[in-house]
Amino acid sequence: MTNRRDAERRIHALRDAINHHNYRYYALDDPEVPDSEYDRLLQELRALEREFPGLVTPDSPTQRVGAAPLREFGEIRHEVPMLSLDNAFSEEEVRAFDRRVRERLEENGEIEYMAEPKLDGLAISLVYERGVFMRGVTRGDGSTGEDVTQNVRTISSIPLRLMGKGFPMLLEVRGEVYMPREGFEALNQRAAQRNEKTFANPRNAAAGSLRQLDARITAERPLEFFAYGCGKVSAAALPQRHSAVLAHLRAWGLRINSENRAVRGAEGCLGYYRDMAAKRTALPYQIDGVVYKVDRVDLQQKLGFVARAPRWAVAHKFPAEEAMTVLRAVEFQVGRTGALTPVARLQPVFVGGATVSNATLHNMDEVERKDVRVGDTVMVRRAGDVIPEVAGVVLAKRPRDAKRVHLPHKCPVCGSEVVRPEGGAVARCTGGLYCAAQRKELIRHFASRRALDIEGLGEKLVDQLVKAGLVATVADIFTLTVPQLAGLERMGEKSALNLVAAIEKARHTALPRFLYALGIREVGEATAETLARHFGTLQALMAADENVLQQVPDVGPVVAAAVAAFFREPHNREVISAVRKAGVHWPEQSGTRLPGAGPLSGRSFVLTGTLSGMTREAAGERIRTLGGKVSGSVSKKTDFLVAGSEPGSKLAAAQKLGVTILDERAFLDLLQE
Ligand code: 9MJ
Repeated sequence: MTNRRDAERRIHALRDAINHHNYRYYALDDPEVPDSEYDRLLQELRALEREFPGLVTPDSPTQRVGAAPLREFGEIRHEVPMLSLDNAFSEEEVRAFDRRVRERLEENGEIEYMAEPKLDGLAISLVYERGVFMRGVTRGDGSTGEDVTQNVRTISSIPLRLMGKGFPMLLEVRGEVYMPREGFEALNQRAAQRNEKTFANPRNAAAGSLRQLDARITAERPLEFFAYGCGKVSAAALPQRHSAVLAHLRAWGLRINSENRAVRGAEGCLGYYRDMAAKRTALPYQIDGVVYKVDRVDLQQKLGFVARAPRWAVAHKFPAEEAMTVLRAVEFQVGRTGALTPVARLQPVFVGGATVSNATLHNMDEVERKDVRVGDTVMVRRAGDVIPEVAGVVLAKRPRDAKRVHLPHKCPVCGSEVVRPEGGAVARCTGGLYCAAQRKELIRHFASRRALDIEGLGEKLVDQLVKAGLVATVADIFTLTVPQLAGLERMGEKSALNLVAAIEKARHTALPRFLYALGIREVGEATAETLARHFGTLQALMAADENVLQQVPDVGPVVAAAVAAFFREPHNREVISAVRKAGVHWPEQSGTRLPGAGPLSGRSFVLTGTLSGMTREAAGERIRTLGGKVSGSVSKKTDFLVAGSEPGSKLAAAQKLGVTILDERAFLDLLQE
């Protein structure tokens, strides 16, 4: 398109379409077209504006991308001061507020209020002249704020041009810029991955993002906006109800919270508060309370202001979700999978409606990233029913003698070695078979169908057995007697007999099953099968170090480390020895591999003479482990004769039949292969 007039027409059409889709998407949450169509319109507009730079206007939707960095923000005085709200922290205080309103107005009936969620972001003033966005200013101290116009332009839910008709020549819209929870979490996750500072909460993240001197950074932050009122407005009168003003703002393209409700009297307000409190965690944004506003504007004017707050509104706050307190100690809890969780022992503090003296620190990565030290003053967060957590450290209050937190070398529950894989966040106890913290989970797994398959030994019974002190390790399962079991609650003689029979049956098992049953980290059924086939015996596997383990096909450094750490732990070895003493056994070779599996499968071997490096038995074992067969005499079916020194008559027989003859060196090479 080269004709300037055509271009101008098309540019206007595109801007209208894009503004319309913006409104559908951001204000109504009800888009009409897929994102791709929206992107296409924007691209076309960008191309045209590149071709005709003279047609670019400040309200064009292309102007949201963010301007070059500022050295500092300019200050702007609010023509109408931006007031804050009085707070109410209890139902009583809300009733008192309503009473004061009625007394001042000499009103006996119920007052009509608009009830709104109170977003936890930052208040902002948006000035529109003839419907065009001119200026965005933070609340600042209420009289003067910072000029964040360039940054505000990057927020998609703020229209750069008002829609429809009838808006005043000058319209100052007020509302809250905030960061939705999801965007906040994604932002923090990215920051953590890059080892950058994370934001303590969505409010800080929103404020930090809006007050960026480089608007290009703001443009990348997921900020949104809800309008909740007006400031300075030119002559043309707005409606006489707050609810109607909001409806107008919505029609002009501003985003209004759909949770806003008209309610009556103090009881209506309190009902709304309870509804929102219940809904709070399900909302996609953080709120710190609700706001009640007298709906009739004439009544608002009659009520007027005190100091910095209107008499016609009040913020009913939820109990604070964050509080400051002192970290007295860090202890480590061991979970049922052996994971060590650092737990903060705190000076008790009232937060989120309860007294908190313990909070999670998640894992050592978090402790290190947040640089939490004992003696520090920390921010504790308790949101809804979520476990309280240490959200961050108040570095300014760090005492000289604050102590770093160290991961213990030994499990605090069982004393086994603790390992933390390189680069891993989670440290674990390696005493899986022995550790009381992991006991129930392990016993349940040990008895499960694909492990030792002890029918009837499920989660509930495991709980009972552990609680009664009858079973501490899996070895104890094999000492259980009918009278002991029959004595348990909900366990009859018959069930006890059945269970003892099932345990008896489980004594005879297979090596892969047994390995899987041990619950070694990283060792599932397939890996158990591979290890059993490769090593043939439990003894051989237990003797293998990490290097040897890594030679096994499909075993990488992570599995090798987990297996080695498990068998290195003397506690585990003791339990395994006790299990075997209790009569658990398996055929060392047969039954440990699938028929036909292994690199030597289908090959028949005969051994003769003396091998220097191993006994004939051991050699046979190696062959069988790899899937081959060993027979006592040479026949046409024999594939290889392994001949040591001083071979017997088998050598001649093999030569006669044309059987391949391997000396010890060649045999070892074959095994290596
Ligand atoms: C927030 N923060 O969501 C007001 N607010 O009204 C709502 N704040 C407010 N209203 C007058 N919904 C001053 C502040």
